[in-house]
Amino acid sequence: MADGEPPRSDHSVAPSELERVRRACATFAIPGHLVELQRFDRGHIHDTWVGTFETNGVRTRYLHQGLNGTVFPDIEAVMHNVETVTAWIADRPVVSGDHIMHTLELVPTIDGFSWFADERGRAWRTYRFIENTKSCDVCEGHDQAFEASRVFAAFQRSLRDLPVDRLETTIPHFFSSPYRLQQLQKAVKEDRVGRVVEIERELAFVDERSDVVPAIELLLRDGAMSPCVVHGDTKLNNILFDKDDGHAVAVVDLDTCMVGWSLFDFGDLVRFTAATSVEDEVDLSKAGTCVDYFEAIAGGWIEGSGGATERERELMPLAARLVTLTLGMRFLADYVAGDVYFKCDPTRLAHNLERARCQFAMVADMEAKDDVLRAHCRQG
Ligand code: GN1
Ligand code: MG
Repeated sequence: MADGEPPRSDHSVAPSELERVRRACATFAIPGHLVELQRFDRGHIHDTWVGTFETNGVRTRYLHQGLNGTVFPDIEAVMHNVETVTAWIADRPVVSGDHIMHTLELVPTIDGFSWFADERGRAWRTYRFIENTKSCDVCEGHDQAFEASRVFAAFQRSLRDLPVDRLETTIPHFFSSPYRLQQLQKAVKEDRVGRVVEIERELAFVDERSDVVPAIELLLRDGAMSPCVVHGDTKLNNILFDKDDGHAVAVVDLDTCMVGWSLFDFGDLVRFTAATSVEDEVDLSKAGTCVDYFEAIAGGWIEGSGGATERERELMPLAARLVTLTLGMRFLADYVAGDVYFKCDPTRLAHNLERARCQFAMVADMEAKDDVLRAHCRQG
């Protein structure tokens, strides 16, 4: 569990970098002056900072993000999506139980834009900081798993009528497992950093599951499943919970909100929230899926989405397995390509490989528990 306070960073920050962030902060239309700036080590993609501004003795915090232009080459499109989704949600709030979720609020630049590129071409944006919240990297219990799932399902539900052509594709084929397999195969073929020799077992694991990989894509192709707008990154830590009573307060990280398939969000919820370990656990005997949390997530999903068809219930365990397998393939592909996509802990040379192994161990555990997982989806 991490509370909403910026965790102390292990990596020291060069004064020139700090100066650059300060200049970026000054570009946004924020009253008062910056009195504190702290790194906020969250996520594998962007660089995030928390700036405290003071005006007339009152302090207000903001979240400043230096965006990753390698992962998101079209920042214009990303910000178009974030603006579209936040505006849509502002009119159709996400409700879970007795609570209305807080919508992320972008702070414009002094010139009135939602982002700007600095002199080195790096894009920056600012959100208002949501106070008195915590985010969790490990699920605290059954109720929290249920709540997280109900919130993400309600979020997707609020976006149900948003015409899909209003959103840009910021990362092509982001939700496509066959495409992720191709990326892995390409990385293996190129073997740029000579790591393929180390991953024979992992490649065999993927190979043995090649029939599962296209399962959803085929349904989409045949019209048996409709594309829809999804959150796209339903990790538990993308929900902020109230620090005092633990209820969900906000859904954050809207960068991958784009057109995908509904149960992708369910699958990613299970992958992360029902995990019996952290995402990069090296002791694989700890990696797996907690059946109790799975049940909570299935129940929360069905309630938050306003019910599920028999077909959806049938596909839920497969979605969880496929999303987990696919993320494992992505981590593995990045390891083979030389760690060019996901941020890695500099002290862990095989960080992406460790992440991939942990995902595969979860897949194996879900396979072993398939009957039980299916039964929970039928009952929920
Ligand atoms: C990345 O940065 P973060 O943690 O929000 C990734 C997700 C992965 C996730 C795995 C744009 O998200 O797709 O599921 O890591 N985001 C992107 O932890 O690739
Ligand atoms: Mg994300």
